[in-house]
Amino acid sequence: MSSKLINFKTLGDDRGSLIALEENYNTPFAIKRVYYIFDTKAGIRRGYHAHLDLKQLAICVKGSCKFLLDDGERRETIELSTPNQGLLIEGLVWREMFDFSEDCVLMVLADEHYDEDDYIRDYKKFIEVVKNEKK
Ligand code: T46
Repeated sequence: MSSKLINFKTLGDDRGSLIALEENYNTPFAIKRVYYIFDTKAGIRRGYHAHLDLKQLAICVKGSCKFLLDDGERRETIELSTPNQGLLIEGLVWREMFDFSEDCVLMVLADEHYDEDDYIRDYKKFIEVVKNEKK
């Protein structure tokens, strides 16, 4: 599975905490885009897609949520619940995000601009693409 958790160093003092994300230093790619998901309604599940060629680093800067990751052979669920941890997702991975806490702010760094053509939003097509990759 092409995903892994990255721990960020928490800086700070008696005023509070601070985390710095620096391109190609503690983020493993050059950042072209940042987006964040918030105010997610109770019980909502998002995602339901894979990307053809995109690296992303997802960080719950507030609250918590879970990711279901599926590489076509194995599935795993990862909970993000601290701002000092990022989930790197790259390669052909189907993802679904769920169990968002009411206060959740999920920030995602990406190595490419938004491109709808990079999305595989159909699970059957995703499995076909995975199989073709392995031929
Ligand atoms: C991903 C997971 C973790 C844009 O116009 N620009 C953007 O950069 C993004 C990310 C989305 N959009 C538009 C496309 C849709 O009309 O915003 C709308 C919601 O996007 P989507 O339904 O794809 O959102 P999620 O939460 O299902 O998925 C998002 C990312 O799209 C995706 O790349 O890996 O978060």
